[in-house]
Amino acid sequence: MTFTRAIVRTPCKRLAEGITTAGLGPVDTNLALVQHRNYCKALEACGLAVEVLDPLEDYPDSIFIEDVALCTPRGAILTRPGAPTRRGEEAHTGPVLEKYFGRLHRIENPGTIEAGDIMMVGDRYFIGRTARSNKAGFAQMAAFLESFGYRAVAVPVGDLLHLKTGVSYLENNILLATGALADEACFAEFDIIRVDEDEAYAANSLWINGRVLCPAGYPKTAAAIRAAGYEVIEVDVSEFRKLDGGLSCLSLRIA
Ligand code: CIR
Repeated sequence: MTFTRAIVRTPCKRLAEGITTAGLGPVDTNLALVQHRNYCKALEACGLAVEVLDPLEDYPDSIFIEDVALCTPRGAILTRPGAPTRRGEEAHTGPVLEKYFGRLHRIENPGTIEAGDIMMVGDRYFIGRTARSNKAGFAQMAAFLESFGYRAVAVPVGDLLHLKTGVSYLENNILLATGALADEACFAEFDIIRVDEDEAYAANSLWINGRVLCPAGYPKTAAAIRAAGYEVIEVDVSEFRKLDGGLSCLSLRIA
């Protein structure tokens, strides 16, 4: 798997009004802009051409663009976010994806799914069942994936926001995982790098073309990823963490 391109969305002025359960204090919007630019530079360092979309002022969480579409090597699906305030973001992201994928598939009511709940592992897509991603959303997404020749696997996620809040696939059969997800039966075949509870946020790290983007400030996890043979690029995303967002949700990656 090689990614060639990433699509990101500039933080909007109302970023600080995004949904959060983190309790980490107010978002510094100016710092968020700087961090977002540095994130884009890290993607470029991994060889990606980065397309930066205009901010959507009516959608404070629209910077978390990963959630509104699943981009696979064989086609793309626009999601239907489970968070009511995020519904509609996908319609603004569709036209740019049509440039690369042609016709898009779409999740329809009553389905809800956010792609932070979807982890690609080769031809398999692990899909978390969370408050954001319901049974109908899973069924619709699984049907699209199966029509592409892929397989969908449902994963119980517990209380996490999204599946990838707690687990990331680093290719080469290696999973970075925290908490109960590290012991989840459907992941038994993988080599697991366990992320300690006090660094749980770093379980959302991002493999791109052989390197791994890791949030800055989680030294044990960064060291464990390095020990597995990867170059680690640390990226400070403190302001996005305050909004429950991680590294993966800030971009759509396209093969
Ligand atoms: C939300 O609650 O929807 C945003 N504040 C954070 C979304 C993070 N998305 C992700 O981890 N895939």
